[in-house]
Amino acid sequence: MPCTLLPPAASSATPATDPTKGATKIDKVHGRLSGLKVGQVKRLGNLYRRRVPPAAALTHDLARALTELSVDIGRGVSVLIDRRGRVVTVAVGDAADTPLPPPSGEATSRLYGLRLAHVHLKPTGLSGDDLTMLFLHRLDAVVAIEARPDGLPGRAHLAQVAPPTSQEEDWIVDAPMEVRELERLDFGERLRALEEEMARGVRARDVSRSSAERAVLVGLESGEGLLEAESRLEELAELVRSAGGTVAWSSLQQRSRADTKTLIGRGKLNELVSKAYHEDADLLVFDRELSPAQAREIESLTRLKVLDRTQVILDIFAQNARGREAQVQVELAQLHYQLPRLAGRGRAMSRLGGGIGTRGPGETKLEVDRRRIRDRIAVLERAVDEISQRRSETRKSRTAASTPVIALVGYTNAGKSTLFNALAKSDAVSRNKLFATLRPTTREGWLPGLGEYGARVLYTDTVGFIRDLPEELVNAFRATLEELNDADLLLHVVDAASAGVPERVDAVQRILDALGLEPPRRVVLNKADVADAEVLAGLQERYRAVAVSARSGSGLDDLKAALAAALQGPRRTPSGPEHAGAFDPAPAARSE
Ligand SMILES: Nc1nc2c(ncn2[C@@H]2O[C@H](COP(=O)(O)OP(=O)(O)OP(=O)(O)O)[C@@H](O)[C@H]2O)c(=O)[nH]1
Ligand SMILES: [Mg+2]
Repeated sequence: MPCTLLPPAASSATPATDPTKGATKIDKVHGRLSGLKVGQVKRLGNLYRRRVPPAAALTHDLARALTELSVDIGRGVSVLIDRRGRVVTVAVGDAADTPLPPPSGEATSRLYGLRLAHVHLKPTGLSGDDLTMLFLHRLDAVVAIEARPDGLPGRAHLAQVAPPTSQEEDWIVDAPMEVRELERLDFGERLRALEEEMARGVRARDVSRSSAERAVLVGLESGEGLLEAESRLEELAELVRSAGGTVAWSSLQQRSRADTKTLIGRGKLNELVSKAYHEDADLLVFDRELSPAQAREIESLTRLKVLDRTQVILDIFAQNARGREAQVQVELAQLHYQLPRLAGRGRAMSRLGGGIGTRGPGETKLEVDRRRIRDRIAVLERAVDEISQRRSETRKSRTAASTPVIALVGYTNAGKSTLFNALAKSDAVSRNKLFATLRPTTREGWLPGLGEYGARVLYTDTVGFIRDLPEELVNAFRATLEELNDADLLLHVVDAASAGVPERVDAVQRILDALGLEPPRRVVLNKADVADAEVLAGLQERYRAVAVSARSGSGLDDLKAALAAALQGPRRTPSGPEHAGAFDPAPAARSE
């Protein structure tokens, strides 16, 4: 537990040091000091010499010194006391004027090791601010002492954080008591009991849970419609699971406008901190890209690790990157994302020391030093150039061979790799995880309907897409994806069993357009074995597409026949009837 923490220098006010007493710079009085007399500030500074027996929450003596000073200066006075009973911070004003030392240790499972005692000049109990501060900073306790007009202490109000196992409450407030009673209270024992209960909760969860990070998800609906926002949030949950995390809680906030500073507003953030505490989560994941300033603000207000959707996607890519090419591309994307976000950020990140959002490809940790990042980006960019050069050479030799190339593209988890395996008799990785494939793989296959006797074709399996694909990734993977320009056909694989098929189809079309890919595109509806028959029929009509099940193999012969027709069609008569063949995407689908 911290016991020699210095208050942050930035929030300090007039020094009231006494060099003869060997006072150090911790003897600064913080808060609203303007207009106070030198003697008053000095007496405030003298509070640093006070001691409280470790087992007591507060002594009558110290309480009286606080109330006398408060009445004298007409403002509240607060002190922070550590576990050894020493006064480590003195401040003038409300609880919120008391600077707290930087947090240390895990945010959710332990107390801070500091208690706050402060004076209310009016006979009021603990304020909302007092309690929020208690909870957000995991203070050992917060004590408010009423000051009587004669300067003597009146009643005391004490509150402590509720153990996480109490699902309802964030704090427990004792009935008001006299300061003498407070002094007699075995505070040390109460603290021990509370910390034990907190630790027990954590241990119990450790046993029942894997090492997966537990996340609270935050979606925002601001005009796009509830269904759309819900489906995005579900997708975010899928992303978090693919990154190896567990979703502890999901919340959808409806706001007409996003809050510029915190996206969802302070009140909502506090609610989520409470949720995270009770659900034993230490991670907040936002379904939006957060600006560097927003991420910093939210992190400092919640003391939780804060990630946005892009970081989760980048993390999955980092975990799945196999082979030098993919690793270089992913690391480059991560560093580009990170660079503008470095300043002042990442306290919670480094404190929690790992997990989603901190991993680089190949189990390395991400760099956190700006200059080293710049150097590294330069190195990686050179590597990407070399890679794309090598790729274009291989491509040339392949084009010379003039074997038709069919590239499978589509939304992540649509079943591209499974279909690729079925068509090319290959064994590419197919998993029920997002972004299982990062490196394009090419294999030979045979199309019986092509030409007079059937012919060889090459199939390419590619990285999956997702709506709002992070720009950093599009750029990093540009070289890989540009290769798709050499394909004779882009086979757009669609998961017909998923929700929101048209939105996903559009998202993929948009990315293909943005990459300037020219080869003709054809849609194939996959997972016909699990898709709703009526929905499937509608989609077949809409996209004029063949339906298959890559898993069971049904429909594959039709698909091959259609592929052969498509490959032959446009070559002979680019605008002929074959071009609008069996599964040409309906114009309506493209123009949406
Ligand atoms: N029921 C059913 N499941 C399928 C079918 N095709 C693929 N899947 C499953 O869908 C999941 C994703 O398949 P993949 O082939 O890895 O998908 P992908 O499009 O390559 O995904 P990424 O590489 O992550 O973009 C796996 O669990 C597959 O077993 C199908 O026709 N029917
Ligand atoms: Mg795949």
